[in-house]
Amino acid sequence: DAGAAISEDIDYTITGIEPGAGMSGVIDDIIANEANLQGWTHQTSSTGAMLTELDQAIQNEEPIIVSAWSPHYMFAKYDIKYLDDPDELFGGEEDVYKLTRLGFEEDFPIAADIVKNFYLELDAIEQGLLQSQKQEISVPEVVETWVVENEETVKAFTEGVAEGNGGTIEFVVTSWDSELFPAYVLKHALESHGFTVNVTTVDPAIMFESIASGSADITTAAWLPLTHGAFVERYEGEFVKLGTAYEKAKTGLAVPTYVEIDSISDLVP
Ligand code: PBE
Repeated sequence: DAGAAISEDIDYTITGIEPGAGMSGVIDDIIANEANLQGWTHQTSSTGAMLTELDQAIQNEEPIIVSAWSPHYMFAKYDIKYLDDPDELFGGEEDVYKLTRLGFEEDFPIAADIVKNFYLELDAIEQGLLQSQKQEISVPEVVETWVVENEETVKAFTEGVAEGNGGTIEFVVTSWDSELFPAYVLKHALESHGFTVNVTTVDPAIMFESIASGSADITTAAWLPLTHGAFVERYEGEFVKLGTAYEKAKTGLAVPTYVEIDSISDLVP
């Protein structure tokens, strides 16, 4: 059957991304625990390398299974589909949370109000990422124009909040575009209201560790419940959750649409 043929064709290999990504840990767990993926290889490297391999496979019309997530431009640029995940191995829908270190609200009450108000629609992020890809400009540069064109949205984050009293905020975020877009929008809102914001891009493990230790103040990039669930468990009680930065995110496995399987359960060992 198609599932067996494709599994063999791709040499029982999932083309993954950075080993430190939350979803890379999820995939390792799935391979370790699911009978139909027994003995499979999870080839990690980088997001850029995964996209290059996906691009080449599509040019040659070869089968490939990649680590995929939304929001990302890959679904707009390529004819690819998520494999169904009937057992919710990837946790179903994910929400992306804002976290602060303990004591941040007490030290920065005004900035904390702005962080609490901050929320973006998934659609806005998707448009931004697509624009970055099409025009070949970085996500922080896309944000520079976006905040001008969406002044009302940005203003709402600081509405009714007292003017900031200065102060420098250490903002940690992972380096995926889906996270840089919201982070730079919030940085802009905070800076327009009297704060200085240093954005540092780090791996998920360092993002959680630095918030928990207090060396960083805030992040907007915690994917829950599953993708970063292991970090939340590890640092429970050592951070404060301030609501979601955006919702309806997703992770999973994807294939080009010409690959004739529909579900993770079609794969065989
Ligand atoms: N991602 C994108 C990240 C978070 C944002 C799903 C690739 C991960 O840690 O897996």
